[in-house]
Amino acid sequence: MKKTGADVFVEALVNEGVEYLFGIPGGVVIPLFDRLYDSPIKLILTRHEQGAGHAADGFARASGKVGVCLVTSGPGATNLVTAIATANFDSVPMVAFTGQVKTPLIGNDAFQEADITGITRTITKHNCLVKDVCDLPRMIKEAFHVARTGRPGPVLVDLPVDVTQAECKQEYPKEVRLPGYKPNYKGNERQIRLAAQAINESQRPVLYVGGGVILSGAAEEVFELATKANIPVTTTLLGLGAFPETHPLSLKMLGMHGTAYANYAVMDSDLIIAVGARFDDRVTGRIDAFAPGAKVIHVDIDPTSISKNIKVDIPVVGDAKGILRSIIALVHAAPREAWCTKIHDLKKQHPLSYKPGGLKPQYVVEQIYEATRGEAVITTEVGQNQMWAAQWFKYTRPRQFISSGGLGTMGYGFPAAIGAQLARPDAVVFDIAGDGSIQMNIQELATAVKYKLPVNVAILNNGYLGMVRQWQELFYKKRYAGSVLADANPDFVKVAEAYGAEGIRVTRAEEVRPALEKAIASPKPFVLDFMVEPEENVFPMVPSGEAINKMMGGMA
Ligand SMILES: Cc1ncc(C[n+]2csc(CCOP(=O)(O)OP(=O)(O)O)c2C)c(N)n1
Ligand SMILES: [Mg+2]
Repeated sequence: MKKTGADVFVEALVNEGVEYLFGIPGGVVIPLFDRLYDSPIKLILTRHEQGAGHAADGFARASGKVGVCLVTSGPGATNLVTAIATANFDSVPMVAFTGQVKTPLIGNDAFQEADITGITRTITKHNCLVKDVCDLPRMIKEAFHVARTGRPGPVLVDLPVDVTQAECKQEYPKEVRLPGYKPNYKGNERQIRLAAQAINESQRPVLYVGGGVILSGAAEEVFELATKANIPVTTTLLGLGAFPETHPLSLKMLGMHGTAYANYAVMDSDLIIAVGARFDDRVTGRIDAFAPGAKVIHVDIDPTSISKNIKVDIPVVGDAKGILRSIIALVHAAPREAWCTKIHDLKKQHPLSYKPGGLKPQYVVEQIYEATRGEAVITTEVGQNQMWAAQWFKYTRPRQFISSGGLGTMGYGFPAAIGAQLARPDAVVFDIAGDGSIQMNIQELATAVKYKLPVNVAILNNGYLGMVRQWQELFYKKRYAGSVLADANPDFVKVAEAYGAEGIRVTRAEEVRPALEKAIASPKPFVLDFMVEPEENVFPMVPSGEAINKMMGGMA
């Protein structure tokens, strides 16, 4: 039976189990939207393509499924670029469909033409332009396969309008055949033995866990290894939730704004067991001073991340879950009493802290933890709000903390919260936001209202691009160039109300908890405008380029 490219598109989404499609229409994708009109796919119409991309990303991170979006050619496609780059940096499985001008016009500067495969070449895991409708079923099948396997990432499929209108007979394939793409899942046995032996011989091991553990579904294995061999665990920003922060072996986050005890433990360790983490500069600080006495084991699915930043002694390439299973079987149970006592003392001597007084942003985050009994799904924007969200909530489950780590995209958290709420309709979702970042995708309030999503936005409103102001205070003699927002911030409560959402302003610490309770109970999207201490800083802080035990501030 003959079908159009648009039929193939919808058939593919159904076959891939896609429930939500995020996007905005335009000239060249009207045939696709028309075909979606009476399909089982639920279309989420956002107000900006960047919002569609981040919502698909938030859905993917919260659910573990592939996030999918569809936008038009030219400006629709270029508006999606930041969202694609965000997903790529953080290894988020996503398939982005862009409309394209008809094939005979490609390269002719046609109306709304952009070379989006060229533009996104370095920020996608894979991308392609479909030139013949007969290739469409296979290319969509491959796109989903590549996005979700190996080290996941975004795949872009560019769809010229004549291709989606042309007819073909091809069935949607059941399998992919990509001889040049075979991710390696199974770790090398000899390397696994060497890793286990190094752990057994180590006096002061530290597990350094990244987002790869969550992607691999290996949190259980991390827990088993840590508790069997008494190995303290620190995580990256994207690894938050991979190990329960309520556990005595948890060191919470390490790096630039990590806990002092995590950074000291890493520097003093004789063995770093890195799992699904990539030794980002925000984690290592000064590279040549990072954990000088430690051997390094690195478990990662991506061979190109091995020894990229740090020299690795024992690489194990493959899927973290299976590799950790094998390592656990070879690792001896060990009390490691001296090391555990040392860790306990470090935690006692250098707890995270802040000076109470006024309405503190850290207090707001603590109260979100308390009011949701630690069960909320948290998304963040970027800046101080993101670091306080990382430090002051205790994450206990994978996929509970959703944040733009690698690219550090302001404007990510709110659309991501919309995606997360669709993925987890039962969950209380909070976007912990800054007054700057929220204005980068605030129009998505319309999306949240339209689809009746009870997402909560907690703006830590300091009247500044706070993280920039913090650097200017500490390193640029308080010359606040381009970082002041207070003089022109909108009334966020009124903005919320104008969209049909609810809002409340909070100026005093006593009002925090009742306001949170109100927001949680409300079935509507809810904006909480917390007027926090404007010049509060995020501490501890490792100045850029310093060793990670050279921290400023915040240490008791
Ligand atoms: C799209 C984008 N532009 C610029 C930056 C640089 N930047 C990082 S943090 C920050 C300040 C964010 O301000 P706000 O959202 O108010 O958060 P705060 O630090 O005050 O909590 C800026 C401008 C960025 N990360 N992303
Ligand atoms: Mg701010």
